[in-house]
Amino acid sequence: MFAEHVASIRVASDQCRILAFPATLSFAGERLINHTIANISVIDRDTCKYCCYLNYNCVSVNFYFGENEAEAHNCELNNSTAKEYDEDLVKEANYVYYGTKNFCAQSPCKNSGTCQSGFTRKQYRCLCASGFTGHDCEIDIDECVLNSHDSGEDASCINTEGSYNCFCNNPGFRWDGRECKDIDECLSNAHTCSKHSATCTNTEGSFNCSCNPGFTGDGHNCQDIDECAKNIHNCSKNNATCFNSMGSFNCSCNAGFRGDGYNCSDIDECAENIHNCSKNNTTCTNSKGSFNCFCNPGFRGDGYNCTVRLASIPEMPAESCGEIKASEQAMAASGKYWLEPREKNVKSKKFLGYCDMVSLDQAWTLLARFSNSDTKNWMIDSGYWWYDSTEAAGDTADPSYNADMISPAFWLISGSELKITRSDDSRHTPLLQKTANCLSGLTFRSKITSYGDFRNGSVWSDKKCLGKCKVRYGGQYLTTEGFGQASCSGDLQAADEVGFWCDWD
Ligand SMILES: [Ca+2]
Ligand SMILES: [Ca+2]
Ligand SMILES: [Ca+2]
Ligand SMILES: [Ca+2]
Repeated sequence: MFAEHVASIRVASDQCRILAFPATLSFAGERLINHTIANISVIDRDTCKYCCYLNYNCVSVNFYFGENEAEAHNCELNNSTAKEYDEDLVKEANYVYYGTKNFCAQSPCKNSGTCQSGFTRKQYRCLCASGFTGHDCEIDIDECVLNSHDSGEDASCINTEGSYNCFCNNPGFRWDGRECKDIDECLSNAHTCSKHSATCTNTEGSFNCSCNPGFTGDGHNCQDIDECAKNIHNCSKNNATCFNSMGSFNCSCNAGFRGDGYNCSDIDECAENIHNCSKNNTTCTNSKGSFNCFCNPGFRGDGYNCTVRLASIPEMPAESCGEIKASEQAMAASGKYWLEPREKNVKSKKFLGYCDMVSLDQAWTLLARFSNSDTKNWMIDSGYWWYDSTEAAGDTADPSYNADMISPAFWLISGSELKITRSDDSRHTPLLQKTANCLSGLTFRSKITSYGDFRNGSVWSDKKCLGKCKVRYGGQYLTTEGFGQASCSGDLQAADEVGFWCDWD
């Protein structure tokens, strides 16, 4: 089957190997190191060469014949020859190196194909790496054309040099080497959902985008919902303000309220003493969302500053008791007040007078006190004509002072009505009360003097009154001297009238 130098086995056309060990390539006393691929024990050197022939990667051998040509010999099979690796051929006394012509020396096989020397007409054959074919493995196998791929129905085959790739037909899938697998676009950030305001949900073959709570849109474009403008917030309905924010909204309690914005309760500024009402003379009243400051009864101001009581000091006189009543309403208390008439042509004069606030809708300026014991002060004519006087007679300041008196108001205060009471009547029930505006807004004094200079009698009329007012009598008028006319009716005037400058005999 094989000669001393040639060995061949005929199996198939390219399986037939021809390997020769020519004497020119053999060297006694030498050994090729670093290229041994097998180490076997043989009986002689021919067997060693034969073993090389059978090992298709073997192209040279090192035969150890030993010192005494012992029975068993070591045989080293090498995959290279001394021709390529001269430096690896070393002196070894008991070795013989046998080389062949290595047709693989120039590495003729392409694409990582394995070269085996001694085969085919070209004297070598190539064992191609997968994906390549041709004698020298120079041809790429088009697996797609040959239909030797395994891309299956869902993927397309694309040929590559030395292999092929499978590409899934559906863009939502990716070839994992064996089959098309769904791409998790959410996980791999390959989705097109709105970056900050949507949530990505993976699906088989695709993905879904949905806007996050507080946003509206198609999931790819999401806009903030203005919950405040749309009135879909849950801020406290009346007591908080809604502020829109990205994806949400904020509630904050309005001024005067306290809470988390969803529930706001009124702050009781009065109870917590965080109001700014005046420290004195004021009363704080809590209200929803705020508080009110009211001046205490009798004090004037806006509630934050309540100054002294109107007409309680000379520097702050009232024009009339009515003015005080109008100011203090139901809180007005009867008592002494500083009054300052404002009649024209009369030098203004302040005086302390008594105001009767008992009536619900009116305040009386006490003009005169009258009693049966009066002998001096009631309309006295002693050359000191009373209507000229601007000085009070009696005690103008204190009506509890049980003496008769006439207040300067009697002739200085303007008003629509007048009232005369008795000094011993603590309820100040009017003896005489004018019931219509017969003074026409004038003071009593100017009304009287409007008829002329009566002091000197120049305009005195005969048997008549120049003027009169409708009156009503009350209280103790029947037992009060000077009020007897209330029960009689004369020629000049009716019982329910008082007249000015009347002449009768
Ligand atoms: Ca290919
Ligand atoms: Ca998917
Ligand atoms: Ca919002
Ligand atoms: Ca409040």
